[in-house]
Amino acid sequence: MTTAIKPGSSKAPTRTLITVAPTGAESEKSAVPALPVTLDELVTTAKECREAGAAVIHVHIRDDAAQPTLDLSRLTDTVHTLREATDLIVQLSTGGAVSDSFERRLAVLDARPDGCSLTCGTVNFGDDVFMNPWGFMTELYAKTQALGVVPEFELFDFGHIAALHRLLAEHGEPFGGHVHCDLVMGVPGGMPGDAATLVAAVAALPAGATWSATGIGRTSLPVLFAALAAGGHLRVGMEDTVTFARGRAVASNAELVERAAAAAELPDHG
Ligand code: KMH
Ligand code: ZN
Repeated sequence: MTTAIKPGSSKAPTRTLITVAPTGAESEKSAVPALPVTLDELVTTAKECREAGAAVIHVHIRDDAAQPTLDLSRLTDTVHTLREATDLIVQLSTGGAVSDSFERRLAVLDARPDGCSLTCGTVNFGDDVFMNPWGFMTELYAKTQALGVVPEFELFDFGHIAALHRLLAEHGEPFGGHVHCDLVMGVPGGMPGDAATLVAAVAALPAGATWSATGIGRTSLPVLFAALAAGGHLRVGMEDTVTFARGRAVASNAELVERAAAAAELPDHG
């Protein structure tokens, strides 16, 4: 993959694509005050993360009560505002929260983002279930193809990789012609976030696919280093971890991006 850092960046280009997932749907603002939940907070975060080396932003939004929402006009406004404020690639979550309906998750694409997440199967998600049955996956995939939205295939478990192979075989290539995946590791109920699992998952991906990886919670750093060692890209952010180091909360998404960018650049100094 060519550099994802666009011309004009104040950061030196690296070959590692960094996606920031700043908010998610799971953490409460009251418990995590640094979580960006308003549009202003999201834009500030996006600018800081861009400066720190991110190229893609994976977006979940919140309502006025800081609760997860898939409100279409808010999503559309968010896409436009992020595009005006930064040159980040804007990827909307179609996963939403575990309580969101398939109908609302499909409608996310009507906000016309650059890209979207597309999870390739159902997975236990802590005490909940994140539902992605085959019929929903295929309907969402067809809509990305029809509207010209680039899907990122989110893979929480090995069965999801098998479903991705089937999706591509039966429904053709994604918009843009290139398969890009994100291994989401360490979710309670999904694949573990460790190096051996990452290597096995990467080996099972479709030929020619590019991939990033993210580790949830305390698997964040093991997955980050394993991904770099295996030649992959990175996703970081407060959607996935709210702890920077033992006993120290994340102060901002930008510090997670800064750490990821610094780690990604280390091989150039070797
Ligand atoms: N919030 C999770 C239930 C995605 O963004 O597509 C689903 C999720 C995946 O975060
Ligand atoms: Zn997400």
